[in-house]
Amino acid sequence: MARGKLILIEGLDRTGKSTQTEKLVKSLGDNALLVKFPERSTQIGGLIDQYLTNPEFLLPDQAIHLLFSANRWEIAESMKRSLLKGQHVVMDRYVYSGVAYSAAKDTKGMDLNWCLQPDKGLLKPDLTLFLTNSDSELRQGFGEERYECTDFQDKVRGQFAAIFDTLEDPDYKSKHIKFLDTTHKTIEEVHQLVRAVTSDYIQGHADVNEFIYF
Ligand code: Z5A
Ligand code: MG
Repeated sequence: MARGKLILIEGLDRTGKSTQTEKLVKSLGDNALLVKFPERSTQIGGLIDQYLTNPEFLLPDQAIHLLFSANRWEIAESMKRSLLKGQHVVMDRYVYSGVAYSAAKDTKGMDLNWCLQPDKGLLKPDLTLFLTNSDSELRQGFGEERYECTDFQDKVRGQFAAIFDTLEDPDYKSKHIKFLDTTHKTIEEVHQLVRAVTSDYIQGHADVNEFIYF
C-alpha cells in the first residue's frame, strides 16, 4: 500500500495556518490526520503552554528550544505509523518554526545550525506550504502570547528567510516547498490554492514511498 504524505502548513504568526490546516484535513476526508505543533496536551506540551501563556514561567532559551523539539519527537513514531497505514498527516507548524523562533532570539551560540540539531532525524515534510502575508497584524488575537509582537515577528521573518535561503538544501526546496502569498485573499480563496497545490503534489507523487529525513 502507498504511504500517506506528510504535509506541513508553515508561516508567520497569524497568517491563517490553523484555519488552513483544519480546512485541508476536512477536504482530504477520512484519510487525513491533523497534528498541531506545539501539541499542548502532552506533558512536555503542558510546559510549553505555560511558557507561552505565563510571562512569569521562565526557562533558559536553550531549554525551551529543546522542549519544542522533544514535543515533536514524542509524536514522531505515531505520525510515521499513520503515514505507513496510508493516512496523510497535515501539520500546523513543525521544525521550521522551531528553528526560526529560537534563532530570532539572538542568544549566544544559538545559530540556525545549533537550533536544527535536536530535530535531526525527524521526518521531513513531503510538501511544505509556507504562508506569507503583509496584513496579518490586522487580524484578531495578535499580541496575546509570548513572541506575538511586531519587532520579534520581524526577526522571525528574517530567520525563516535565512533557513530557506541558506540552510535548506536547494534541490529539496525547489521540489518540496511552495510559498503562497495570502495578502488580501479570503479564507476560502487561500483554501482553494492550498487544496490545488496539495492535490497536484499527492497525484504527482503517488508512487513515492521512501521517507525523507532532516
Ligand atoms: N513555536 C516555537 O517557538 N517553536 C516551535 O517549535 C513551535 C512553535 C512549533 C505558538 O504557536 C507559538 O509557538 C508561536 C510559535 C512558537 N509563537 N508565536 N508567535 P501556535 O501555532 O500555537 O500559535 P497560534 O496561537 O495558533 O497562532 P498562529 O499559529 O500564529 O496563528 P495562525 O494559525 O497562523 O492563524 P489562524 O489562527 O488560522 O488565524 C488567525 C485569525 O485570522 C483568525 O481570526 C482567522 O479567522 C483569521 N484569518 C485567517 N485567515 C484569514 C484570511 N485569509 N482573511 C482574513 N482573516 C483570516
Ligand atoms: Mg495557529
